[in-house]
Amino acid sequence: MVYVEDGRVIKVRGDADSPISRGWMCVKGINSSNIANHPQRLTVPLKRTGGRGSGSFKKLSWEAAFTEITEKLSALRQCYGTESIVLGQGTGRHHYMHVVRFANALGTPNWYEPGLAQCFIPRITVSNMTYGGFVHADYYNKQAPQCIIFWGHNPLVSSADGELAICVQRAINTGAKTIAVDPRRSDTARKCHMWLPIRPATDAALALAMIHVIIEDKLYDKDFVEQWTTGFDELSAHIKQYTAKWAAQITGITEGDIKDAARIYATNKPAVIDWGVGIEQNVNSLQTVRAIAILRAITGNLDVPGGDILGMHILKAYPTLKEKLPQGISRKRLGVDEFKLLSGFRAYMPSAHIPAIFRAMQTCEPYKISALILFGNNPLLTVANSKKVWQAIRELELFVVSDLFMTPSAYYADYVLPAAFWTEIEHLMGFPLVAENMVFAQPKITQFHDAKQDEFIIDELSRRLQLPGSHMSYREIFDYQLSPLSMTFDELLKIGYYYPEHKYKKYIPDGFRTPSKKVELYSSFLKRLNYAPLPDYIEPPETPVSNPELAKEFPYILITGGRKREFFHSEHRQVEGLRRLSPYPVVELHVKLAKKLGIDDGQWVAVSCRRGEIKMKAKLTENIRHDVVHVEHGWWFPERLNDANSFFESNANVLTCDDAPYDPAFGSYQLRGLLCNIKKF
Ligand SMILES: Nc1nc2c(c(=O)[nH]1)N[C@H]1C(S)=C(S)[C@@H](COP(=O)(O)OP(=O)(O)OC[C@H]3O[C@@H](n4cnc5c(=O)[nH]c(N)nc54)[C@H](O)[C@@H]3O)O[C@H]1N2
Ligand SMILES: Nc1nc2c(c(=O)[nH]1)N[C@H]1C(S)=C(S)[C@@H](COP(=O)(O)OP(=O)(O)OC[C@H]3O[C@@H](n4cnc5c(=O)[nH]c(N)nc54)[C@H](O)[C@@H]3O)O[C@H]1N2
Ligand SMILES: [Mo]
Repeated sequence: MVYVEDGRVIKVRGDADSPISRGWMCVKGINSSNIANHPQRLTVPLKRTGGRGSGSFKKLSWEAAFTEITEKLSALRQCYGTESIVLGQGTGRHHYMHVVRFANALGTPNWYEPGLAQCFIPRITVSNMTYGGFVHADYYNKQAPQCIIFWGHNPLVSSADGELAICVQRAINTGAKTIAVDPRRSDTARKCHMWLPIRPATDAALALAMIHVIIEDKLYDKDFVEQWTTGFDELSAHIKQYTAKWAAQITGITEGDIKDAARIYATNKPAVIDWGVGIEQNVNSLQTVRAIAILRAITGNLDVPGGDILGMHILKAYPTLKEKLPQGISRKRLGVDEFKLLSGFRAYMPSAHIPAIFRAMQTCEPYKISALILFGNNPLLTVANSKKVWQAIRELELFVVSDLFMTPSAYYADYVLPAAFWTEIEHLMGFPLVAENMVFAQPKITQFHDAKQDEFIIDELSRRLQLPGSHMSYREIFDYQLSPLSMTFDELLKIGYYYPEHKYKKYIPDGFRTPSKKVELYSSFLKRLNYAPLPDYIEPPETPVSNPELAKEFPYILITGGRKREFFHSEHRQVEGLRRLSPYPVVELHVKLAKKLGIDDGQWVAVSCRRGEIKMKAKLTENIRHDVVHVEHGWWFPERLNDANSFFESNANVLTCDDAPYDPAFGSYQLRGLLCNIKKF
């Protein structure tokens, strides 16, 4: 419920009539008016006047901004080819698919998002290859899950992708058996019956052992396995080596706990595995996600009430114009041959490999990257190896950023465009993400100075560049997506949302949407692409086990980026109502480790690794493994925007790794499970 006075948002509160939130709202939502009317918001387009990083900009009209940017894009396209233009965006915002469409229309294979390989694309791709559709926990219907495993996931804080905290809390309250797999006892883990404090990045080993226990103990769903899966015999033979004893040594979880967790999950039905980003930010992301995906299938928890359900997909897929991108150009996508499930032709939504993009900006290998156009992305803070990103973006011939605020990344741009806040846009949203079991329409309510909706900015650039598809506005796309419901966007706006009754067991009678029409425990798809068709575990490259020499200098295991309620990645540090709740960048470590190192609660400390060092405030806790150190990500100081050093001072991605090895299929780099040290200043 948005309250408006004189055309300004003055208050936002939850809507008690919402079928999902029933009036609940997070602290960022409650602060919406403070964000919308923030004095530091960008109000007009800006053009850089001084040197890169000088911070000197002048105001520009939209007309001049559009004209100059399109002229420059045309010239760069002529000179270096369209592949030299990179489009970037942040995580799942309203304009996500529109940026993909823009890339295809423009004819560049190179677009990126800092999640993808590190977030969600492994879960989406693996669900599709294994079950023929994306799954999510059934928190929204009558039958509640009887068992929930939160795996590398803290939805009571993050409310990610369709697991709204309030719905998760309701499901926990029904008395389900709950298990958290997390090196930290997160807010969600604290509500669980069982906490499995796993050594970071070893989740595949735990999942493999759980499959082992379930098969050995014959706790799998025999009917479902027989009728609806392929490759069970191969899986059973393959899994014999992965005993609970073997996994206990690797994960640091006791053999007894591994067996208990497997048995609880297999015998309390319906059960869900609510998985998060904690399983994807390492070099085993494909096989970790695959092993967990298999657990759901062999226990028959797929698409049943209160289980892990497949999406209804009530909207038509976004018309991304992928057919307009010539094959010859797709072949030039950075990462195309190496990371087939991120950048290759068989990828779910082919995008470029981020480390290759920033490397190419610096080295012109394999070719020059001349331009970077960003819509809501702050790569200096959110991409691994911030210093490399910083050096790379200074080499660009054209750098354009659309954002709500001036950010460290935008500070180096040639053009900074004022983007509209959510109360200022029109939007059609399927929920949960990638499943679309319901759909919401959002009206434009307010206008802030000259801010414009990103889709509009893209449409205008497309029109001026005479790109394919530019005759179709984003609003017409909403109508097209809604066509299966025989409804226009205007009609949906009147009713607000559409929420049809959920259909279960959609695989009866026609089967799952995989080539075999069954759940593919053994993946012939992976085999054809030369990846292991059955999941395995490889020790990550930078751990006390794989690199004991390095561990002498950096003896602790670093994890980064556990979400906080008050911030969204690098956002909101300038919003007083939110910053007050969390004024400083925090590193969490165990009280016992702190005692050993002589570190007090609230003291500033240096967290270092072989790539660099950052400064954080220590928070001592009992709720973390003794050998693990957790740093918050996304930290910069809007109050010190003129001091470029401050962009790196407490930036977790100074510590993270953009170097090989990567996950072989997705190219995921490591944001969690690296070696670090921590010292008093
Ligand atoms: N070390 C470490 N790094 C991480 C992670 C981690 O766990 N650890 N997580 C990774 C993950 S999973 C993700 S998804 C990425 C997220 O990475 P990003 O999406 O880049 O992160 P944000 O800081 O949320 O967003 C970038 C900018 O978008 C702007 N913005 C917000 N709304 C809009 C809008 O409507 N239009 C426009 N134009 N701009 C808008 C914000 O002001 C902000 O400056 O970070 C990744 N980085
Ligand atoms: N308030 C807020 N909400 C957000 C975001 C935000 O920035 N702020 N970001 C959004 C985005 S883009 C995403 S991707 C989601 C992510 O949301 P979640 O999936 O909930 O992810 P995180 O909170 O980053 O991490 C979940 C847990 O993984 C644990 N973890 C770290 N390493 C490992 C590991 O190796 N194994 C296991 N098992 N666990 C590990 C961490 O301790 C953490 O508690 O949140 C979304 N929601
Ligand atoms: Mo993400």
